[in-house]
Amino acid sequence: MNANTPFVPARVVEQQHHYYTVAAPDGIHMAARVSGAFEYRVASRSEYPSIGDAVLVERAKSLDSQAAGSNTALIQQVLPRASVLQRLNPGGSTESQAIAANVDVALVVLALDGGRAFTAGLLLRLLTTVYAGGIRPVVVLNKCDCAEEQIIQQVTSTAHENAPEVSVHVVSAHTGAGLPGLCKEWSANQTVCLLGASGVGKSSLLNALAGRQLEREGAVRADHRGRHTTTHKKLYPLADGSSLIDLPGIRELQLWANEDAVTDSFPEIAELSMDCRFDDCSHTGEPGCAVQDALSSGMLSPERYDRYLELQREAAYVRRRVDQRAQAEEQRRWKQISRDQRSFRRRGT
Ligand SMILES: Nc1nc2c(ncn2[C@@H]2O[C@H](COP(=O)(O)OP(=O)(O)OP(=O)(O)O)[C@@H](O)[C@H]2O)c(=O)[nH]1
Ligand SMILES: [Zn+2]
Repeated sequence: MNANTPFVPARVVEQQHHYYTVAAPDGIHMAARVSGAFEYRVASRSEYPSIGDAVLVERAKSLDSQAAGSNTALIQQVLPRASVLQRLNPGGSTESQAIAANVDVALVVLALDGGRAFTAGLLLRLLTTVYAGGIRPVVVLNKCDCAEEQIIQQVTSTAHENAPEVSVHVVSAHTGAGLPGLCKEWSANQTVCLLGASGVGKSSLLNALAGRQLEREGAVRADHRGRHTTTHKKLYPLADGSSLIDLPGIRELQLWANEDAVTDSFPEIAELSMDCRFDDCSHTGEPGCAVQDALSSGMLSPERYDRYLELQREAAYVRRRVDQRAQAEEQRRWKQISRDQRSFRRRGT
């Protein structure tokens, strides 16, 4: 670190691709980009700053025409993350991408308005992603003002079945119903993020929770697909000192989770597997499998078991791909080392 250019701590409060806004502890906002040295050092995409990250920045006069402003900064370092929401990098690679960092509570938002917004499969994928990031999930069923009581009850019980041990809140961003109870799920100074498909009402919830109009709400198209979303992410401070992150709607969530995170989403299967004869039981036909026993006796539903296997397979696939990449990188590294050694020996003789 250069003594003439002291780095100051800041938090990423806005992000559009690799353009950031960071807030310093004195409240000053600065347009920021990563420094050349940072870019040179990073090994993977997930190491780039993400919304919510704590960073060290160097204040600068002006960066370039795109990020120009009276206050600008260069991000020199991303501080260790307490938690990180990640997804598989779109485009078939084996790299992960950070969606948001240092989040304490993730509000997994689904809508009750009869669109394609509620499916148990989507809920489980979102939950698993949240668990994989080391974040506490809370399920939010929005738009209760336009759903019949019977539908609300049905969806609530499906949510409880698929998210055992997770709080489920039935709310309306429009009428404010259920919001006081929802707010009790986090405390001051915590960071909360809104996660869910496009059009479920994340921005509306943000506005309702903040008590003012912060974000433009989009109109849902007739096909329930929601408005066109961008990659823009922003962190909003709430009156109680907590912060809320509104993430763009997730259209297709490629799981980035290991098998343990999947197990977190299925606590009853985790509990049962403690009685399996083999510690590494895959619950797919080994003798003495308590999960299979529970299936036969009807204690565990076949749908739940199938979803468990499906997500386990997906997590295992991601792990194998990542392992292969790590192996290939290792081989490349060793080839380079032996090449260097050969040329060193040749020069030495
Ligand atoms: N009836 C009703 N409509 C709601 C409620 N919350 C949101 N909406 C409507 O649903 C539509 C989508 O809301 P948004 O808040 O833009 O949804 P979003 O999840 O932020 O969508 P993306 O930004 O695309 O991810 C808007 O037309 C809202 O007015 C609610 O509680 N009740
Ligand atoms: Zn088993």
